[in-house]
Amino acid sequence: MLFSLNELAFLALATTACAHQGDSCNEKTAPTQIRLAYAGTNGMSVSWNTNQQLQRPTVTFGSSEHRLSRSASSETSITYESSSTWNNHVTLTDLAPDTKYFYMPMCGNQTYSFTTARKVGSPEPYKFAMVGDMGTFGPDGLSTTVGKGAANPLQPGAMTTIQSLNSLKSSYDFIWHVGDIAYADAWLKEEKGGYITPLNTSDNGAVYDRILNDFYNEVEEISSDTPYMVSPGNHEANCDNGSNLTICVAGQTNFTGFRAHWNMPSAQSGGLENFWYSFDHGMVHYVQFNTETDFPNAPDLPGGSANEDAGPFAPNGTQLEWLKRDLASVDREKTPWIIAAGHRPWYMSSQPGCTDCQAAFEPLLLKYGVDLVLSGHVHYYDRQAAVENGTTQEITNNPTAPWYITNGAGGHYDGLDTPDPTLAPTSRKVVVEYGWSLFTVHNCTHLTTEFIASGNGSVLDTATLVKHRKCCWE
Ligand SMILES: *[C@@H]1O[C@H](CO)[C@@H](O)[C@H](O)[C@H]1NC(C)=O
Ligand SMILES: *[C@@H]1O[C@H](CO)[C@@H](O)[C@H](O)[C@H]1NC(C)=O
Ligand SMILES: *[C@@H]1O[C@H](CO)[C@@H](O)[C@H](O)[C@H]1NC(C)=O
Ligand SMILES: *[C@@H]1O[C@H](CO)[C@@H](O)[C@H](O)[C@H]1NC(C)=O
Ligand SMILES: *[C@@H]1O[C@H](CO)[C@@H](O)[C@H](O)[C@H]1NC(C)=O
Ligand SMILES: *[C@@H]1O[C@H](CO)[C@@H](O)[C@H](O)[C@H]1NC(C)=O
Ligand SMILES: *[C@@H]1O[C@H](CO)[C@@H](O)[C@H](O)[C@H]1NC(C)=O
Ligand SMILES: *[C@@H]1O[C@H](CO)[C@@H](O)[C@H](O)[C@H]1NC(C)=O
Ligand SMILES: CC(=O)N[C@H]1CO[C@H](CO)[C@@H](O)[C@@H]1O
Ligand SMILES: [Fe+2]
Repeated sequence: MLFSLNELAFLALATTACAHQGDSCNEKTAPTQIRLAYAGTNGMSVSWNTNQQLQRPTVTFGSSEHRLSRSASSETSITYESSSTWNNHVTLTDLAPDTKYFYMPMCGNQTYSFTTARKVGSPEPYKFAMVGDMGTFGPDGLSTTVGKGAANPLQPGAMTTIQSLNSLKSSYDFIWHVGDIAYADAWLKEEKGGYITPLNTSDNGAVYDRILNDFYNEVEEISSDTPYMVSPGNHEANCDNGSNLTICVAGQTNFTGFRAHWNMPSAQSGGLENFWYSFDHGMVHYVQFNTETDFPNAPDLPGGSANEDAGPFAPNGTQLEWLKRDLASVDREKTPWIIAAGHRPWYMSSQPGCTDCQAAFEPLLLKYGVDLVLSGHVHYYDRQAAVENGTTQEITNNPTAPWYITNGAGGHYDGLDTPDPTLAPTSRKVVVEYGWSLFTVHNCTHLTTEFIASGNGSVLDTATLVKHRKCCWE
């Protein structure tokens, strides 16, 4: 026999890779904005955008760069009103854990690669990155100049947070962007500030779509080879940050773009879309919860505190029931660590935080012994103590309550916030600089955070959580 079945399949794909059941390749089907997400330890979601709908989005992949012998397809090629692009989502399954694969979305001209999630319970140390409240950089977002009403321009020659994350991406396994992604809803503010011109409220939000495309194009250098996990933030809710909803055209409200762009592992974890989900990676169980909608007095509910007129996305009680079930089912012998994230913090140096979020989520996070809670929303680095219902515990002495770290210092057009001069008793370290967080999971007892200044890569804060427990693999 001249060829094995796999090789025949490969030859067939090589000649037809651009003609899947009605899809023929042209400029409009070229893949852009490629972004990965974990889909269980045996899967990877590949998402990308095209300027035309695909009948059958397809990804070829394999363990050798020159032999993409397998393929996976879907029928998910979606757009929404006022979007100029289609979002394509394909999930690759039956992959080996902690293994490098090469892949190419259909009609592509370049091979990319990724590494699957570490085996659940694997004791190997690793790092992950966390960033919050990061918008597009350049003429439509944060740059070395600002418009009226904005502050904190980038320093000339400083790296942006995307550049900084990209320059260090070989050091971490994945990124967790804990909400407020792109800041497309800043378009009106930028036009009113004369930063981008003209002020045009009748162009159907053309700039909103342009900013989304700017962001996804910029972040692709990271997201095409590094899983990029996301949280819903308030700036995903609508087109103008809640100040004049009547200006939003269809497709720019109620988390529409956020729902269309991403493919978080909710199917694998019983969660809901990109709103709440969980995943395991080595020694850690990661849990995403939604601080914007779907819990009592959620800020984005119609009439809620943020006037964002969004949600709910599931029947009353669904999110909290899911969170309880998910946390209750964690096998702490395999994943001794539980790390949770939600966009809005409640313990922060400048009070008040999101007290409705605290009422909904804190009892469950305490009850199930969550180790670390990450959030953004506040536009600086804001590390807290471990806290139980307002009472602090020290992180170096085996706290029973979660440790809280807020970092919304990714950077966007509006710059950084200013903390109150009087810090809350839970506060441990505040840094008002653009930056992101690098976490090291050393073993089952030690977990370190570092705050990295985007501009020059220096470490501006470091702290280690110490738990007194025995790793069952020792
Ligand atoms: C590959 O595709 C990208 C995206 O469409 C395009 O920008 C680039 O010019 C192409 N490169 C080559 C060598 O064809
Ligand atoms: C605003 O956009 C609309 C639609 O594209 C266009 O017709 C109009 O001329 C624009 N107005 C200004 C002031 O540029
Ligand atoms: C909100 O936007 C609409 C549409 O452009 C405009 O007619 C209205 O005056 C705006 N309202 C406020 C309060 O700015
Ligand atoms: C937002 O979308 C969800 C899902 O389609 C829908 O159930 C909900 O009513 C919408 N909320 C608003 C305020 O439009
Ligand atoms: C949702 O459920 C909670 C708790 O059971 C209840 O207090 C609340 O009134 C319910 N909200 C709605 C809108 O039904
Ligand atoms: C949390 O603290 C508040 C005020 O400090 C108190 O009223 C409440 O009972 C406490 N809740 C629990 C569950 O201990
Ligand atoms: C866990 O990691 C910390 C930090 O690297 C180290 O000091 C400690 O000795 C390790 N514990 C064990 C049991 O290996
Ligand atoms: C790096 O940037 C930070 C934040 O802007 C600054 O405080 C620090 O002095 C810089 N370090 C060096 C070595 O330039
Ligand atoms: C209503 C609302 O969500 N407003 C937000 C608009 O954006 C600024 C800056 O991020 C927030 O501080 C506001 O809370
Ligand atoms: Fe926010």
